[in-house]
Amino acid sequence: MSEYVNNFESAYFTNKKMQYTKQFLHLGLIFILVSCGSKTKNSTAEEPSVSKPNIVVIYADDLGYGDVSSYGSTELITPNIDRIANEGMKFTNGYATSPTCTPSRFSLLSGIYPFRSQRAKVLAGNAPLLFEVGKQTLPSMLQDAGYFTGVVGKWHLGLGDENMDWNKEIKPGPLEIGFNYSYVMASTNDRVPSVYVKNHHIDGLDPKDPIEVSYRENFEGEPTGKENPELLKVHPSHGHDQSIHNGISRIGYMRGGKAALFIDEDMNDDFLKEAKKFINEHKDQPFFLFYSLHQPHVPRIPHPRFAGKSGLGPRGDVILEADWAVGQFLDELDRLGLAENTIVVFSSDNGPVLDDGYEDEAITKIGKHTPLGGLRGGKYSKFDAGTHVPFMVRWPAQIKPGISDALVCQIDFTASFASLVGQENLTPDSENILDALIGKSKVGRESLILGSEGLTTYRKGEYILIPPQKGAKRNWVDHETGNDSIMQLYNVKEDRGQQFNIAEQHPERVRGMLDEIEIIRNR
Ligand SMILES: [Ca+2]
Repeated sequence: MSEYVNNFESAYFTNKKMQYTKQFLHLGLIFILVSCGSKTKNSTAEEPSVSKPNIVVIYADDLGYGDVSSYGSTELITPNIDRIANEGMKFTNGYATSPTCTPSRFSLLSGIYPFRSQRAKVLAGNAPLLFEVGKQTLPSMLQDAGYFTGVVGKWHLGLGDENMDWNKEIKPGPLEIGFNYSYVMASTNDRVPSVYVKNHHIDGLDPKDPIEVSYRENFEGEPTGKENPELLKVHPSHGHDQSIHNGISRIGYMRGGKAALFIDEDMNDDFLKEAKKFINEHKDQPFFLFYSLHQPHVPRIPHPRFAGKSGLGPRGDVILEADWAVGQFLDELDRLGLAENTIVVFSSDNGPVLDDGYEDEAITKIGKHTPLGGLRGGKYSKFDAGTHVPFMVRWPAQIKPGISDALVCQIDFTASFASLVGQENLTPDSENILDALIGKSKVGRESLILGSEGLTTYRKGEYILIPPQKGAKRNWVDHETGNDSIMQLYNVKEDRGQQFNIAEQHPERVRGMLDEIEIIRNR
């Protein structure tokens, strides 16, 4: 290196422009050759190899099995998400672990079933970080393998400690569990604070206008959706009637921090810009990006260029907006020459819901669109539509396009990718199903526990068992909860819509499955 610098300086000071240029190019070539030659096996790969492809997980929020045209939607066409399915493996039995955001995200990143954590349930906007710092996670495992790791978009896994001051350093957070870079929504788009957090600080916060956040009481003089509906451009249908920002009332109270507040209409562009920036800045080393979309979660506020485009109201519009962003992101991988050796996973954190707290025409404009895709239930439900989601994996260098019925789950990314990059999986519930994920095997998991918050179902092969559970049969979003006083068993291969409870005909199978749940829970 020093020789290169000396020669460079001598060339610069003594030669004419042409000579300098030639010598510079020549020395530059030598420099490149020397630096490549000096790379050891353990220097991990500044150049991605087939054993260390880039990995991107694009994660939609509340997108249903039937919301994607490659999964059967005819009313809503998603050509860009379809590209991933058509150019890779499309899974027909792909699962999130839970029918709600936080626990599914927790499992994806931690390799831990949500029922093992008391706190793995839908978190308040000011909840502390959900993860135990120091334990292996998907990003920390990849970091150990030499990857540069980043998260962009929705987080909803808690940040900081109890009673954190949002104006100061926000930690622990993504950077403490294995991400090198983080640009995330502080909570959810329907919960305060309505800001982005970049690494350890709120992005764009003016110290002269500090932000205050409370989930207990309003700040004096601040309007709310409940008391000031005249200030709203979208009205709440249940909950979501507290602090108002950008004409939308949310869950929780906040005051100040005006310069840092996000604009819902721009959120898709903000996250896309960050995701593209991330892959541009780290294209020369293996990277992992968790690109976590906020659509079609409420409030559904598309950019004006997508408003009205679907004919299905804002829910359809924001799905088209998300699909566009996916296309822009894939195009950027192409432009950078990265597509061939980048694994792109696309999935959703739970199933669909129409009215999830705002009067946004999701029900009135649904028309013939069927977000459930023939499955039963929906978001928050024990029935299959709660967790059975679009799930696709593209890796042009290794995956031959196809369709797989293998049982696969997002919780398995840690063990599967660990096996790919030569790391040991240290998480308790993640299974190595790499061969299924890349289409080399038609066999995935044998079984899977689904649910959280005391809500448990068990899928084994083609059967789903829903043990008896107290509680209402329908919930506040008018979905079937799956609660029943009797045992439910369905063969979802023959009965996708879970219409025929066959528990009574299969007592031994039921007993065996109940025993297995206990074994897994006590493992
Ligand atoms: Ca969700």
